[in-house]
Amino acid sequence: MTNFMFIPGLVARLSPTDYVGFTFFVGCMAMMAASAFFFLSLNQFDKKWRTSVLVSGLITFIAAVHYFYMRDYWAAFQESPTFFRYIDWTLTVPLMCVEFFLILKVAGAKQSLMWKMIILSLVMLLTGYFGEAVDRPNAWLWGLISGIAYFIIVYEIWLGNASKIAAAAGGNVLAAHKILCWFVLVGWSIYPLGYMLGTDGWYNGIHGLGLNIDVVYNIADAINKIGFGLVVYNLALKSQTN
Ligand SMILES: *C/C=C(C)/C=C/C=C(C)/C=C/C1=C(C)CCCC1(C)C
Repeated sequence: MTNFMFIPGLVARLSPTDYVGFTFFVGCMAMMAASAFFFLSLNQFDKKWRTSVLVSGLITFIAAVHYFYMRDYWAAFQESPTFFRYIDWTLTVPLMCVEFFLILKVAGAKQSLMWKMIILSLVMLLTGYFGEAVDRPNAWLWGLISGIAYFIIVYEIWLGNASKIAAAAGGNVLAAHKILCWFVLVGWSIYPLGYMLGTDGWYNGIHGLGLNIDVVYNIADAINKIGFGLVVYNLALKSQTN
């Protein structure tokens, strides 16, 4: 693990057993490939769906750039690139909230719904950052506040206003909304689990399983950013033939 060398301007050497570094590399390529896929598909869609697919591509593209930095950071220091991680999330998670709005806009969603979700996601991430990087002794408290914001987002899309608009829209929009709801409930829940894994005195006994917080986050990012984007892509594709 400590067998690496870093010379500025050169490529850092990754140990052959550095599986964390491996997931950063794969994450990089996956996000790049997904971005190319979404961007290059844009022309085939009706105008009203293009923005949604464009945002899917922006999410994976922003992630790709951050993965380049995180990959290098990890290779150089063998340390969690927490700062880059949270900048990435602070940009991409609000964009995922925008996706919910863009899909439901066709069915009459108001901008206030979008702003409510964006603000909740920012509260969730800022408090999470405090717990993970600034005030670690109180990680449980920051995690709790963050978790409450997450819970409200889940409530909004599953049972709140957003769910009612989706139900009224029906058809492909409702089907896509439902799948995105599952992403937020199950896919996003991986992050708080990773957070707890990395918090002393909490569940970090699970470290014994050989799990690393960055691997958990990297896998979750791939599922949530690319998978989420594909659901939107699929909705645009299906709505095409209507
Ligand atoms: C592409 C990145 C995504 C979808 C990131 C999502 C991140 C979360 C849902 C993070 C949630 C957290 C909690 C609910 C509590 C502990 C702190 C966080 C920030 C890990």
